[in-house]
Amino acid sequence: MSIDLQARIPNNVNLGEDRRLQRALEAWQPNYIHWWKELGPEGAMSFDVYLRTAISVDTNGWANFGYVKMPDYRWGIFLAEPEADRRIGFGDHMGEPVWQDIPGEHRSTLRRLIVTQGDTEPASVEQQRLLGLTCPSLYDLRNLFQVNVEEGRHLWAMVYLLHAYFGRDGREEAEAMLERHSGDSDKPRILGAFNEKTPDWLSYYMFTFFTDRDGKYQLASLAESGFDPLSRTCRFMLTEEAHHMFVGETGVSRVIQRTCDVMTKNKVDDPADVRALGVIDLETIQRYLNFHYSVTLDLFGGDASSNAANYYTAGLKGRYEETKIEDDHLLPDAEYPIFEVSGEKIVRKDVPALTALNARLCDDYIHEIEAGVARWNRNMERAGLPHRLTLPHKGFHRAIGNFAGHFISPAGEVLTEDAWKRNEHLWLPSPADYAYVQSLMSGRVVETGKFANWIAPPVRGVNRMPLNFEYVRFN
Ligand code: BYC
Ligand code: FE
Ligand code: FE
Repeated sequence: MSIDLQARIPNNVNLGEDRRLQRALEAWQPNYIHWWKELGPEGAMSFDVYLRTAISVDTNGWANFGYVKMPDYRWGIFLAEPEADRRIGFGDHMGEPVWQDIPGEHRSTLRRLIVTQGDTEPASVEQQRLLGLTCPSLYDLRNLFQVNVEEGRHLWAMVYLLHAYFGRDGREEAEAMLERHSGDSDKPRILGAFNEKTPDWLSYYMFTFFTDRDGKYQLASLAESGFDPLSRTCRFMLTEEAHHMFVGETGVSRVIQRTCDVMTKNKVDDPADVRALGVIDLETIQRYLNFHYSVTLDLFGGDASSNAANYYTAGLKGRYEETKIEDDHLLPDAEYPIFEVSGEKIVRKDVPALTALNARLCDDYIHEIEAGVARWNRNMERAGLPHRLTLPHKGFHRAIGNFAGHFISPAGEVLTEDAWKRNEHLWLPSPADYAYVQSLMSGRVVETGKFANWIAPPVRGVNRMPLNFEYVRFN
């Protein structure tokens, strides 16, 4: 199905044939634009940005590049093509045709999942709204804005489902998406990580590496859903997510590379000496990593969760790559190991696999994270430096799940609160670390082809454009 780009809301869901729905979404649209102008990228509304816009959902049609002013971006509703004769792949309804409408008994559960997913999207835009003021290059500025408009589109994706399938409740939830705000003391965003600050570009790259990847894993699980419109929406969102994680992985990698270059060239090792040269010491990078990793692990929910078991048996949310897993997809007797604190030790406990689905998804995620960190470490290897970044223990600095309320060191020791607090700033960024990184973000680097001192240039530009391309034009 092609996309109607002329419509006020571009879409491939035949919106024009459902006047009620179209009117409801057109009534929400001005509120969205108002929100974007208030809480989207600060001071950037008149810039011409070299952006990618989806014009169709097939493999070569959704990557269309051109200059766009962000408020004019064509946010639209795009679902991946339906799969013929798709069947529910797990749970009590396994083997039945997928639902094109919402089964009444799962209505409130599905609404809750869709609202939780949708809430994260505008939250991340809010968290990143000031970063454009201190971009390290035009290339990075453009990538930030690309991620921002796509997160805006992800909100549209969820708002479409709410409007199309949940009647008045859905419309109210869609309004509430624009009323909760990241870090707001009265109406915060739903999940913890989305109320944290993203105060500098190192935080931003860490966020897009770690937290957008939670997006990938959650979307992949929802793409298995028996509710077909949700599945198709998530499948298309996943194509966009890949770029967000690319920005994060390459961003951190470029920061590391630059630090390694400066360390080897000047033969310095001490963090203070490294900082004196205007780059970010590897110790600080490790602390940022510890923070973003631990905060993101909390997004997987409790290790043992009856909610997760219910989502699964109801056919609403599957496992990562459910259809590729070779088992009964019902999990009546299977077990899965989770970990918990018992006295002064962390012990393994085998629990019914059905209740451990959050832990399993989290482990799948960690696996992919490990590979990414190994790639970062190649920068140090190539530079001949002995330093390596490591992932802290899963229990370190957790607020949700079995380790919440415990004081676990990065090495996985169970500590007293006092002992943990004494080392806190060895493990997590201190106010001084944030202040130092902030001191590097002293303004926008706007000259084409130039990069801030603390980051290496990328290997290549966007869409085969050169590095000195004018990715953003200021107006
Ligand atoms: N913060 O049964 P449990 C993305 C609550 S990121 C605060 O273990 P469940 C993106 C929970 O609600 C992907 N509260 O939880 C990335 C429950 O509350 P009630 C976002 C939390 O339901 C970057 C209670 O604790 N998508 O797209 O199994 C940029 C017990 O929890 C948290 C989704 O999350 C928390 N971290 O699992 C832009 C997918 N964790 O019932 C975008 C949809 C748990 O006691 N959401 N709680 O009131 C879900 O699948 C599930 O809601 C969760 C939680 C996996 C998040
Ligand atoms: Fe997203
Ligand atoms: Fe994302």
